[in-house]
Amino acid sequence: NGPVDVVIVGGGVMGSAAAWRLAARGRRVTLLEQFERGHHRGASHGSSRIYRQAYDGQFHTALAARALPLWRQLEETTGTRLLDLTGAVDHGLPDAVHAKARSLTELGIDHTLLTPDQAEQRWPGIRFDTTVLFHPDAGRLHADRAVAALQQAAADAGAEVRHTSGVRLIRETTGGVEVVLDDTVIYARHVVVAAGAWTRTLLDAADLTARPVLPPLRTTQEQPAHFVPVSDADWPSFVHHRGAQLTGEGIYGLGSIDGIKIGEHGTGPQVDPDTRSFVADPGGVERLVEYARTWLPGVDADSARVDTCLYTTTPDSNFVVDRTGTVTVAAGFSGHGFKFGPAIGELVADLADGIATAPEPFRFGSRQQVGVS
Ligand code: PYC
Repeated sequence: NGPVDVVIVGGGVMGSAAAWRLAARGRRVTLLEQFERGHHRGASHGSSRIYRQAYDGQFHTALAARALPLWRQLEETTGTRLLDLTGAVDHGLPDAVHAKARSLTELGIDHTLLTPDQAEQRWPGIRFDTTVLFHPDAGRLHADRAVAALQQAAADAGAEVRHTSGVRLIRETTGGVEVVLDDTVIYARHVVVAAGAWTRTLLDAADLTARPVLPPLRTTQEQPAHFVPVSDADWPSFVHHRGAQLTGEGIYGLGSIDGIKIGEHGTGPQVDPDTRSFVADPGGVERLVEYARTWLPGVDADSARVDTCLYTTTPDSNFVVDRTGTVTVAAGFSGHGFKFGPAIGELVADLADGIATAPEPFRFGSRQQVGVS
């Protein structure tokens, strides 16, 4: 059995989505994940992620909208419920809220602006003190189920999905690549590296003639917490804009089967993904508890249960999804990538197939002046 068409390194949401989209096109695909199925060491675990279309700018808004029918297709293909459209709200800094409303208007996506009183009547669990943007085609994804469904759909379409299969080296050969594991070497026409916090190390060690030029990638340990709700009121996904951009100065939250999850976006300490502590910083937990006490009357502020996860963040929080030679890279999802999963998977498939070039904001070397929010 000769070379496969594409080896994908990294079985998180992006690698798994790429495996699904490529296998669905009839490509011979091997997906390699270094850890066990359902592990909690990366950026794709847990019971919830925000799905929203409201972004500052049409590019991300349109990409999020593109992901919605693909998430639905995945649900249908695998018979798994993944996405609940609870709606989403943005509040806080008026400039951020209105910039997002503008993108929705420009793309004809349904939305409403509400007063704080109107919003509090509708979502009594949250306190509002500024104009609130609501868009209904938003909500929450079940992250663990989504990754499992992507891998199942990929396998059903013919992909080989391997866990506990760490890659030691990627090496270019005539006409393709060798992907070296502890116990075997896999030959492929093309390799996709979607390895989250491990992406840079793998690519730095890779033996390639055309080398991807990555922006700085900052790996941090983040620590969202789940709180017990005090009633069965509705919970939208929400972003509370408290700084110039969401990055580092925003609080996000959403309902989930594990309670009401809230987190600071991208404030955690820089870590090595192989040696991080998995222990939450008590100061950060205290800030979330204080936030819940002040802004979330719908939760028991003393009930925080904290988890940790990784962000791999670029300087402008934009993603890197581009190809050079025999390698395509999907990295730097900066803590807000999950919602786009199958749309990124499709783009990666187009790049690997050589039928598209990367859109400008995702290119190697292309960084915006302003952060993405
Ligand atoms: O997708 O909006 C988002 C988000 C913010 C923080 C984590 N995810």
